[in-house]
Amino acid sequence: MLTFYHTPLSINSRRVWVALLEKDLPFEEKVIALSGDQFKPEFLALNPFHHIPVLVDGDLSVIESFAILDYLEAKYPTPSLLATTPEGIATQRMVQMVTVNELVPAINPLTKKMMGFGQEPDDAIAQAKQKAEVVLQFYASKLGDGPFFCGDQLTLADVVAGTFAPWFEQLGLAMENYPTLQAWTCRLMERPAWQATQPTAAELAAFRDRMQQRMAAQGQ
Ligand SMILES: N[C@@H](CCC(=O)N[C@@H](CS)C(=O)NCC(=O)O)C(=O)O
Repeated sequence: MLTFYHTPLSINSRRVWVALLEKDLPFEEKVIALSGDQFKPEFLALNPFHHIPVLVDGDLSVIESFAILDYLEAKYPTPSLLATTPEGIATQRMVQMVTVNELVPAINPLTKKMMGFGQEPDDAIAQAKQKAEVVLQFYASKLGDGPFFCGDQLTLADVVAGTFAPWFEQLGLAMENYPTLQAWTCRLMERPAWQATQPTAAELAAFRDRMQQRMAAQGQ
């Protein structure tokens, strides 16, 4: 039996969670409270870098969400979440890398604003939106008129970028300018794996409160 150590609100965990559900794999879920569980010796034995997600399969502990996705594809190839054509394979990897290397840093000020963590200056917000729009334009160009990035089949490109997609509007991005991305987001949100992993408003509010209290205690 696979054991999945995660935190439901973590975007790094969610891509693995979605893949497990899309593949319909049985797994035991262990929720790690990032207020300290990650520093306990038993968790550090699984991941010395104290990060979730972690996937444990027998004696093997796999850390890093992308390594976990690779492991799941290699061990449980059906249904496949991998592109098959040369162009599809390149697109899949480009979308994954652009998401973590370009989108994530670009939206950092927008995420803080959405969560009410401190005051982001207006010019930082405007610059963040501009950078994020470059990513949205890239996504739209790769999506084209297709249902998914690599054609008719859902792949890890959709899983990795698509676990951010439900937040785009709430981050203040002008999604009305990207109708194909809006349609793709709706397509994903209709899938049980997205519905099961989408945090509720109450979970989000509780997280926001916890973080604000922690920041206040640290004098931030
Ligand atoms: N590159 C890692 C990033 C994992 C990561 O940063 N996890 C965060 C939660 S989103 C974490 O565990 N933070 C707790 C800590 O650093 O103590 C991956 O993709 O798995």
